[in-house]
Amino acid sequence: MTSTSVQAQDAVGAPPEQTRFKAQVYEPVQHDAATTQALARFNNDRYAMFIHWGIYAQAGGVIRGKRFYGASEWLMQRSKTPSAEYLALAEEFNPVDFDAKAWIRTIKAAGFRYVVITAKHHDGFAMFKSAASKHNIVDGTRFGRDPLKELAEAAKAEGVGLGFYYSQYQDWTEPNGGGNDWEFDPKKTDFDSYFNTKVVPQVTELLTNYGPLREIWFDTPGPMAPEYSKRLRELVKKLQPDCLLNSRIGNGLGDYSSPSDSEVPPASLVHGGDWESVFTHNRSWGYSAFDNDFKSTDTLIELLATSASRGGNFMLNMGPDGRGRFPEGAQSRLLKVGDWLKVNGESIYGTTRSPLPQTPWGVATQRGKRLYLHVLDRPADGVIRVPGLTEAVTKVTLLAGGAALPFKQGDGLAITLPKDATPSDDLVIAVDTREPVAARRDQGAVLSPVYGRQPLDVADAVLSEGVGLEAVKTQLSVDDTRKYYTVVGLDDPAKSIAWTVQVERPGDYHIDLQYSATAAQAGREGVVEMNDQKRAFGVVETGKIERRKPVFLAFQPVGILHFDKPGRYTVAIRPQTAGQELFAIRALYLTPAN
Ligand code: H79
Repeated sequence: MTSTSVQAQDAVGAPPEQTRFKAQVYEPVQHDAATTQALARFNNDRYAMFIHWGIYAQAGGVIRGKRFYGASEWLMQRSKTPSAEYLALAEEFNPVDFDAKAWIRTIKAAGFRYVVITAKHHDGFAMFKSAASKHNIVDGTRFGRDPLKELAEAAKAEGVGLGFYYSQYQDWTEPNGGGNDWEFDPKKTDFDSYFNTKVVPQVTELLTNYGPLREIWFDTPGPMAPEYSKRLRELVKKLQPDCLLNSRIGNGLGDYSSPSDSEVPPASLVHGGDWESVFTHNRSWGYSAFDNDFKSTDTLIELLATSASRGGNFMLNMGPDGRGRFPEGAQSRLLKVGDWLKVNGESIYGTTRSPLPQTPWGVATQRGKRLYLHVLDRPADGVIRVPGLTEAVTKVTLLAGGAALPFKQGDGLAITLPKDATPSDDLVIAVDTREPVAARRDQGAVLSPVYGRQPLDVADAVLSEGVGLEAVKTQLSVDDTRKYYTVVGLDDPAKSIAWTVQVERPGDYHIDLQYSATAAQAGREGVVEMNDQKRAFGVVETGKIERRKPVFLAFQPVGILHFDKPGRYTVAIRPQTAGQELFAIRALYLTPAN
């Protein structure tokens, strides 16, 4: 077998106190023939549905009358409920409204190309018939049916791909499984026995009884030794050579990368490779009875288009309730994304990543000699600019309806938007060129006063010698761990972080810095520089970054930079004196200040 390693993996399962990690770079990897072919289809699909469904759906985030906000599938762990009490949920669980055909109809109408459903989450309860554990939906509930079987048949009939999520390390209702330290003594658990008597037989069942699978989505390998990841990999590939494995199989043995939960990797870290971002529609993966915070249709389209523009898949999760129904707040929005895809799907499915640098109006995808511009943010003057686009443009059309749009090509491309387009659409413009538009991603972010605040993320910065990029995991969202990026080593005036910006029109821009800083960093002084303009600032304390606490990020105004003519500029930050690291910066923002 050729090398299958996917780089340094995600922190899920790492010690809970760990907050900082080496930033992962996404790079192409060599695979065997079956995997290569499966990945080609994977990359063509781009949009997938993720479903978290288990007996936790019956509880909906509430146990013993207490609500748990955020991830409802973690209810047992968060409430430290003993196995026997938790498993009583199975006695109530009777999803009589479950209708596999209706699910697949919705999935198809919403534009998803494949669906991945939890076969077994961390609670250990299997949502399929299993001879390896009585804690399964067929033998352990009065429902008595195998929903995965019904779903596999319905998916096959409609040509929708199928994959299973399987928690291979955490299993809270098994004394030898990982993760339950409130009931079992971790020193006495025999993981080898758990692995051999439950994981191996259940994964075998999943790969044998449900037809061809697109992927097995493993999660939280934790401290699992390499031999187990290796055995799992060999088992899956022996049974189905073209079933893909995500990187959370552990120990670098996946076929493709799973970024952190709720993360689309920064464009600058993607140098190719295969990956699939996962987000949940509201704030929980499993059904929550009191969470109706569903992302808007526009936000979902933006996440999908952004993932595609960086060459990856977007897998959106939703948690059906205890009766087997998709929450209405999710379903209606998903179907609207489906309507958008019916018209604009050409700009998503089968496309490759954007050749363009960061542009203020949105993102791009590409298919040979056609470039798709996803206009997520309308310019005030109605003109979409693509600086530096030198390939000869033959035609510019609105993907919806095909109307030709007026354009000018000189120092870049300028397209005039129709005045009557509805402001809330992700408008897609198709740009046809004589030659494929070549990659020019390093040209720097585009700044123009016709847009509002523009972020310059540290992940996209040029770091001087001695400064490194780090990923931070913290409760960026109050009830969920999220990842963002910051730098380390910015502790001396000789060191800096810098961004290249392409200024479209001269003007003034306000600078704001977004960062966190500890008490020891308070009072440190830095400077934002652009040519001979220097804007000094002092650092304020916001607190420590902790994995299990919300992080407070200051948003600090620094001053104004004046750009006197169009062109490329470098904006840099450096400390004024040697000493402590300046701060944990996340981004610099530039906002038109005229
Ligand atoms: O299956 C979904 C999550 O349950 C799973 N991955 C996605 C796809 C996942 N496993 N571990 N984690 C996510 C990270 C765990 C975060 C936690 Fe918490 C912080 C567990 C307890 C504190 C977030 C907040 C979840 C419960 C409370």
